[in-house]
Amino acid sequence: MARRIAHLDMDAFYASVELLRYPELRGQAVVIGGGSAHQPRLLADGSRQFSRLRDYAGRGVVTTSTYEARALGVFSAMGMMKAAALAPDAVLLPTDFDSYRRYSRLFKAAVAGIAPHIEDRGIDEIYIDLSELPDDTRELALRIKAAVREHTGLSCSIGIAPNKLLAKICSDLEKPDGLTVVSLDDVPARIWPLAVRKVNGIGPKATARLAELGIATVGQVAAADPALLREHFGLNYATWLGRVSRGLDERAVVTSSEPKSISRETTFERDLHARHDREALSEIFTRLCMRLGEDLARKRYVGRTVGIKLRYSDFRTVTRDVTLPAPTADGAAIRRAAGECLRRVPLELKLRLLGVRVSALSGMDEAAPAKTATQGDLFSDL
Ligand code: TTP
Ligand code: MG
Ligand code: MG
Repeated sequence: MARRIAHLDMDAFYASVELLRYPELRGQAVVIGGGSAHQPRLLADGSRQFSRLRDYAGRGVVTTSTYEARALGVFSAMGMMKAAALAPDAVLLPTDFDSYRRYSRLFKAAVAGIAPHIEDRGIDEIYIDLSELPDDTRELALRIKAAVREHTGLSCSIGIAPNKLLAKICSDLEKPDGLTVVSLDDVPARIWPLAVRKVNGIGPKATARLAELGIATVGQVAAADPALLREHFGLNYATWLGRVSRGLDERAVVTSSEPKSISRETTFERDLHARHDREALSEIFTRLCMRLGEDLARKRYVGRTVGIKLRYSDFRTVTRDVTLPAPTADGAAIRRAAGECLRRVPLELKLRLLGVRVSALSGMDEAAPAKTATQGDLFSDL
């Protein structure tokens, strides 16, 4: 079953929060990033006097800017003096992180009221797993956008796709106030024309190296000879490039309230004896492990530690666990490990309950290979 993953990113976030406070600046080029010296001054007639970018002197950089300022060429991370040359009349405001953090909490709470399966990706963006919700995709996205606006007065852009990679790319395609839904079938038409740097995980270094190979777009990555990519980027990153250029990504949406373990247990209708009820017990045990494997796969976890819990007819409970060389979500592997545990407990008394638990969890296909240690320093900023 295809997943439905949304990526939500607030529009011109810090700047938009400032405009809530200074609505008279709406529609103007506004740049955030000055120090407290650039705090607006309240005049005797009740109006405010704002600093202009041309008044700025120093070595600061632009934190963010309104879309009107972006139209003049002023973007995040640009030196303020350079920005002043492009947009001398733009209003300059100091940053106020307390406010941004407050609005960050507000928009996340608004989304959680509709779709609670959220991965926090920083101050102004989140992933949301919509797969388990019954609603129509666009309707759901519009409700989320309306809730964010109602609770914060701010607009956001949402991308919805079968995975995080595509959702993140899509939330940026129709900014501001965007809503973009793509399926894997749309990848050639919507994703392949994009510049490679639009892919989260292809950084400046990889972009430059790809350019040397004559590769500028995602489609050109998809069409490139895999051997050529391997030669220039190594097996890990080349394999990852091949997959993402086709829009493939299996990473789970990881909520902050991560489960420590996932388990299943069953209380028997009548107490069972390990030897006399061997067959019945073995069947129940195997079914528990297979179901647990399915649970893990559905929630997209793998675990390294497999444990069992037994409750005897006298209500005493014992547990045993074993740690595997590699994490698994495979029912048969869980069954083998749990069987090992079972051999280490006394089985004279009858049993009333049997449970199996997998812990030391990690997400299936955790992160892009660029983030793993094997990639080395060469691609540290990829
Ligand atoms: P972004 O989401 O990258 O940018 P944005 O919200 O300002 O604009 P967009 O509509 O394109 O999403 O970043 C969120 C906030 O993080 C941004 O408002 C300010 C801050 N930020 C920095 O401090 N430095 C940076 O280089 C960037 C890119 C953002
Ligand atoms: Mg943003
Ligand atoms: Mg952002």
